[in-house]
Amino acid sequence: MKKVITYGTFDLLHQGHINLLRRAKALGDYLIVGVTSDSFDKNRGKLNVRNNVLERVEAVKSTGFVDEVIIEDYVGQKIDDIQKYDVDIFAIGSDWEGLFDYLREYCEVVYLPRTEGISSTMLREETQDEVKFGVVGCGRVARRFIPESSFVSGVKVVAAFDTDADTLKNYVVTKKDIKPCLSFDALLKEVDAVYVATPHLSHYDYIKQSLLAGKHVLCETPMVLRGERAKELFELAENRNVVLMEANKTAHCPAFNHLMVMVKSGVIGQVVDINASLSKLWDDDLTLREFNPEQAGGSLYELGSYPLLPIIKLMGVHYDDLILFSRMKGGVDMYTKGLVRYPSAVCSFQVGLGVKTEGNLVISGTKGYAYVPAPWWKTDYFELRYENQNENKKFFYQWDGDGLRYEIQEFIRCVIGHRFSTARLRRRESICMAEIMQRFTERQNLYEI
Ligand code: C2G
Repeated sequence: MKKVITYGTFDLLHQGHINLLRRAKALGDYLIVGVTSDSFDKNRGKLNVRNNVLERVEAVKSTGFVDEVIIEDYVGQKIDDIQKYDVDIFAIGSDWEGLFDYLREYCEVVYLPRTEGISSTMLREETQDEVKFGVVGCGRVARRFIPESSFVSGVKVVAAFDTDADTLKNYVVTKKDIKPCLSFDALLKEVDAVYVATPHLSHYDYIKQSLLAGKHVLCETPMVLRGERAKELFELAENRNVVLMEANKTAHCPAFNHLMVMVKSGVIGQVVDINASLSKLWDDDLTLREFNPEQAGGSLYELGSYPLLPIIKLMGVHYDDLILFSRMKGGVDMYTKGLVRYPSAVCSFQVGLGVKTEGNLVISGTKGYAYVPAPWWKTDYFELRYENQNENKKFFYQWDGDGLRYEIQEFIRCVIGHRFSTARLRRRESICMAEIMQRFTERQNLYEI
């Protein structure tokens, strides 16, 4: 019996895939198809896949050409599979010509003619309405938004607004497709969604205006600094049938998500302690917004959403007690340490604009601990460590570019799927973060050091 193997994502199964599978089957007697897992696709930069792995497996099976489906989950698996399944022929479309010649050591390699004029990318573009984005606040953060959004299908930045005319001019100078708007109202008329990247204190008004105009909103962290404001805005978004999401990039990072679901599944036992730390020293330029109390500067507002994320995601929003210790200078906290007590766990976090900390994340459990080295908020690697070191495991991932593409992709998925909330960052979790910012503003349980 001649065994043939081929691989692919097979998203939105189309005639090109069907032809390929027919031709592959005709090369032998038994066809095995390796369908990529969702996480493997994400890791190889395929962020826009529409069907999940189960749907894609079903579609491949339904062609009737396939004798066995396996899941492709790691680089190098093809060599393992060819040996494991005693494969005679590896077949793949001609768009991969030459790239799999290294498999000739193990079996025959055949590049089959690709069907012209059709692809999953094309179908995704055809079937997806383009979400037109307007950027408000054209500073440092917003500069990353345009290149990052180009990796997500269905997104087009069409307009921008900034209260400072020069900043706006510089932002659009090389981007002729982006219309500079003279007012925020003018921007709202051009777009379906707004990306808010302005100083913290202006978020609330921009979000509210956008939601009232029926626009979806992706807002930089911290979304707002008061719990009731976060609640109000999420309610308003739901009433207006639009998506409001806080742009916490770590929450959408594939490696961080994998770590969260593994810990929730009990791989380190019951979680008893989490410590997350993040610091970012600026050259003593106290004129920066980050140091300005009038603009809600300071470490907790600026950086707090990141270390609070693993704590709130794993332990929940109902803590018993929160104590904050801050080193203040010029009206802002240059450093804040927080202790969060839960019924069966105690967590801590450190944020510093004027104090450098070891920026790692450690999640301690009854069976082992998870260790994510700095910069853990751009997670691309973590370890699970146990008493018996033989059980230790290391996990490696890719972190592409500035990492905003993951949150933009999830935002678009929510917009297209009419979902108000994402499991990656629940609305109640964003509200809880805003409540913690509020406790800091109100100096509740806060001690100066
Ligand atoms: N294909 C084709 N004609 C098209 C489109 C795709 O023949 N018009 C082929 C591809 O060449 C590939 C298969 O259909 O052999 C699956 O295509 P994709 O789903 O795009 O998967 P791909 O990213 O090519 O994954 O490591 C290799 C990958 O697993 C192949």
